[in-house]
Amino acid sequence: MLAFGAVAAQDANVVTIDNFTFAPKELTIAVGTTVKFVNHDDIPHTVVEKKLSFRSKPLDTDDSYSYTFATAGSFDYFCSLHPHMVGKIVVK
Ligand SMILES: [Cu+2]
Repeated sequence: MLAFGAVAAQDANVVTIDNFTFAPKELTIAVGTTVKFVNHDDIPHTVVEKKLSFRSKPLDTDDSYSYTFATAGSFDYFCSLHPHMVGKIVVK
């Protein structure tokens, strides 16, 4: 059984990649939260922050990439293979 304080650490913070779309497109989290990006498409995608504060390797089908946001701010990211794919993480 999880301690009360551990609930926030559960991996509800997942961004899925499906049909060339990040979902949710915008996610608000608290500082220190880890976000897991999971690719459900049949082709590779990447997760790259605009200012390169984080960037994944190409993710094959069902591969994932996790990043822990240690500072507050607004992080716009995209897929470097398909730059029209964009998303945003807001860290408070
Ligand atoms: Cu892509």
